[in-house]
Amino acid sequence: MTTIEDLSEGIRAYADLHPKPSNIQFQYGTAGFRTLGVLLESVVFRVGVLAALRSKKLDGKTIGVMITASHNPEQDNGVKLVDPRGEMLEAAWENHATILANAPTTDAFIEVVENLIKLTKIDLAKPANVVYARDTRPTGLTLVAAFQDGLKASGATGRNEDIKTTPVLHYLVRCINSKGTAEAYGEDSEDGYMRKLSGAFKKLVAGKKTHGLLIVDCANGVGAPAAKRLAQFLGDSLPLQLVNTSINTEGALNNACGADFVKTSQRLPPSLSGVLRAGQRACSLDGDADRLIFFYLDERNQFHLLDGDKISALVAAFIVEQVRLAGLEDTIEVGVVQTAYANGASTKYLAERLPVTCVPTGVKHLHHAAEHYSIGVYFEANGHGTVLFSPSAVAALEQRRPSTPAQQTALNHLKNLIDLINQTVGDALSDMLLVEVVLAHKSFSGIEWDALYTDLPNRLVKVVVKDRSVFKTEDAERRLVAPAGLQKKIDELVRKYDGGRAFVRPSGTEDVVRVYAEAILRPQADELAFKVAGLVYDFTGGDPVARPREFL
Ligand code: G16
Repeated sequence: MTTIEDLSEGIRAYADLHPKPSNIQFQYGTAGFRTLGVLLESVVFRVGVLAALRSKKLDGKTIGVMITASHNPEQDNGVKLVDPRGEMLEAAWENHATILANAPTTDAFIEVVENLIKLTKIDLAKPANVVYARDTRPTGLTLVAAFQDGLKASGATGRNEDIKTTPVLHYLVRCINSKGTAEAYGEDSEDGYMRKLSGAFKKLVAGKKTHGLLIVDCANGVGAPAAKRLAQFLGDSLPLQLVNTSINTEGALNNACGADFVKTSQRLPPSLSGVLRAGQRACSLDGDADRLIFFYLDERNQFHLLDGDKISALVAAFIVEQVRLAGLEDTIEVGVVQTAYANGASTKYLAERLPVTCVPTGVKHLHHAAEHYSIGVYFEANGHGTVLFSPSAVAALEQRRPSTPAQQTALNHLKNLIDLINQTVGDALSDMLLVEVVLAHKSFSGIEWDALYTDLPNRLVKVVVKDRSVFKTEDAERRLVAPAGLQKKIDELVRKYDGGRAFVRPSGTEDVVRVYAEAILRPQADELAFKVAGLVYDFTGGDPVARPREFL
């Protein structure tokens, strides 16, 4: 498609097959568009067109598109775009995506497409290349077909990666675009990804003892086939026992299993009871394998959560230690990025040792903040995260001439970590290997890891409200500016609780408002969360749907 007329004609030929539902407003939220899968056909079709335009705008670079709703229930689905270096879509284009998705008719859609082309000065003569994948959701295939129509309508070249994890798709985008350059990221295939991760892992644990069988809860999602393949590449270096691998069982995805269930309910997936032995480590992936939560049972069979904050503390301390051992502490600054959901005890622990930044929820915010450090460690409490090595850190590692064998060893470890850790996005499988490396080096079981600091008791609650868009936040989502007066009421309440902290924010992936609370004592954390949820309900005007429905 080299002219606007050609493109408009192409769109007209397909768009009416995927009309926009009239009563819905779509929003490119925390992680793209997300809602019931059956409502998303028009959105994914239009995302096909948008991805083609984004690619043309970037001189034909390959854009990624992932069809997934990650941690959401099985009936939901979603779609998000991935920019050429494997990072999240540029913020300005999220806005374009929302406008395109909401054009009410084919004519209106063509008009906004034409406006976008003019506004962003897209040269339609450029090629368009898109690589795409989906998770295991039942609506995935239909949505892929609608998305492919979007590519056809705009004359883009698509590469269908079928069922892949979100982090693998991000990895592929970066590999494809960096091929043949000095920054070549790796082989652009899933096996290439597996080889890269497992190869680095084996080097990092050579001569160390890993702690026996690791149980991996795959959330009955796309992580299951990926973990199975990874286990083959890892061989004896890390034995894995995969559970919750039923990707074809209706209703199983993320249901009473997976990272979101474990983190939110703070308990063992029922499917693991009788499977996980006291002292043994286990971890849960989410529905598209970009989140990871560890846990274990103590000798009294008490459940202990090792969430994204605990991963952050473990990993950041290890990297700081390696940087010091390599003699690079004056050159490389390691920093940590968290969100308001970070447990207060973790922030205290980390801030006493390292620079810590707090940003709003969403990988894109954490990723950008982490890029400001030479080595940026970012994890959300929900288990989303990775470690970014800046170009200056990579250069410092390359240039360093070690003067002792110990320095050489630390330097090798840091270089291998760059290969082990997915530099494009949070990646449950890569993070799982990273945690296992650190545990092996420190000779830690879950118990010693857990003992780094003690979590403040906390509670996360969802409240269904009539219109979550009336909730507006500031200060990295730690305070509400609307509805007017609600924050004052929350402050008054929080003051009554020893060590109390609470905040309210609208979810960007589910149609709910989230309430987080922590306090020194467990009953107080629970009570504070419930009371704040009650305030949220009151401020929505007493609509029956606003009554707090779900207190997990
Ligand atoms: C997505 C984002 C995460 C975010 C989570 C919850 O995760 O990638 O950064 O923490 O949603 O966001 P919210 O509280 O706005 O609903 P996932 O795993 O669902 O892709």
